[in-house]
Amino acid sequence: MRTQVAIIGAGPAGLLLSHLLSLENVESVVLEDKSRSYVESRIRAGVLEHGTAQLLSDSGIGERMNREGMPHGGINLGFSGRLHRIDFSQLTGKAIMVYGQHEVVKDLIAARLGNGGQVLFEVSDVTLDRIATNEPRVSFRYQGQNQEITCDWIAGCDGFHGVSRTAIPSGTLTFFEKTYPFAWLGILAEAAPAWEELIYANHEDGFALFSMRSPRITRLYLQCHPDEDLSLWSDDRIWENLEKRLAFPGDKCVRRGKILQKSVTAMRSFVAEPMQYARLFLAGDAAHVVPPTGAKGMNLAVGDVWLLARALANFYQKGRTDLLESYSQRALRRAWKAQRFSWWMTCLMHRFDHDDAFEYKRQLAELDYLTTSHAAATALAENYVGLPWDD
Ligand code: FAS
Ligand code: PHB
Repeated sequence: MRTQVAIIGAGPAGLLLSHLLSLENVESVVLEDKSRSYVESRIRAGVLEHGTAQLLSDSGIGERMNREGMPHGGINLGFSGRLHRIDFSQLTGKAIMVYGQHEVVKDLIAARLGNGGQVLFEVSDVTLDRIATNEPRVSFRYQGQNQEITCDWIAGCDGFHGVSRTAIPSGTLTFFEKTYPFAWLGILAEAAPAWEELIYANHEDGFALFSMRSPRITRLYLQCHPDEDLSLWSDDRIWENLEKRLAFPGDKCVRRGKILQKSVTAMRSFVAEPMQYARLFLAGDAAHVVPPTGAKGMNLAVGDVWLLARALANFYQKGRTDLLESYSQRALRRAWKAQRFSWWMTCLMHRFDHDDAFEYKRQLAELDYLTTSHAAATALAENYVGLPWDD
């Protein structure tokens, strides 16, 4: 098999890259090791930055998002028993779109397969070689047959646990990592969301997040230990903790319902530099991971592939390599700003075991400043709705 760009991974990064390249008449093949149903049902991110939603609409795959998604003009910070709204629309003129990552993946797969795109599911033994030549190769097994693709470029969009990053010769990359001393216990519940917008709560017992997926599905998270044993968390224990951490004045409170999914998500910050080696480019979680507190993970992946698609299109249409050569530097500049914001939100909202009374008072003072200063609220808002992709 031969193609122009071989893409490893059918998550948001790989699928969107393939879609954007197709709009520029650049051929690609996407290789995914899981099944279509698995990737379409994998519950992950929930918040699309303003630019992400705009890009999906402008590139022709925003129809269902604009019909079923929920535009939000702000979020709430909950602390000291009260809710404080950060008004994105008033502070930045922008909004976010609440629409599950798995829904974006469904829309992208439908679009790619609908216009003849090649997305191969349930492949195995994916191996990259000849990366430092002008004709890199990807070998894999598919439908019981050994296959190989020769191509001009490889896009490693296979997430944190993929094979692309590890195909780069050791000693080439530099890793930057931080592990947080807590995790998120997340549930998806069949319950109508009690509030209209997200709530990030800093409670003395720990962090909690109220989010949603639709008018009938609520998404909730609570801070737990990094090695939490989920079997010790009965439904009642989860609901009691969420109700305590998300208790605010007024007639609204957490609504219970059937828990459809429970999971524990580790909290880590990770960056691999550079995001390119010869003819292999890394994008999304293959190159960087952020703690989900800033709702940046998937949005960073989108920003990476927007840059990469533009660079590859310029190569094929104008013979230019400058955008390819500067991809890593430009993607990393935005990735590090998202790392900073995600780290800041995480440290602001969570209780650290080593915290003393001073640290908790300091957190509350920062939250008080954020919700009473136009300048501080604007800084949070412009990061949350999304910084420009290529400033
Ligand atoms: P992905 O990991 O989404 O996709 C990579 C794809 O490559 C996967 O489909 C995988 O099956 C495939 N793959 C891996 N190895 C392969 C191989 N050898 N061959 C072929 N295919 C291979 N972000 C938020 O903003 N908010 C959240 O609430 C949030 N929650 C998360 C919960 C969990 C459990 C995890 C792991 C991540 C979460 N994230 C969240 C971050 C997440 O949204 C990522 O940022 C986003 O999925 C990144 O997209 P991709 O880079 O496409 O990587
Ligand atoms: C979600 O809805 O899953 C979500 C929202 C905001 C975050 C993280 C997760 O920061």
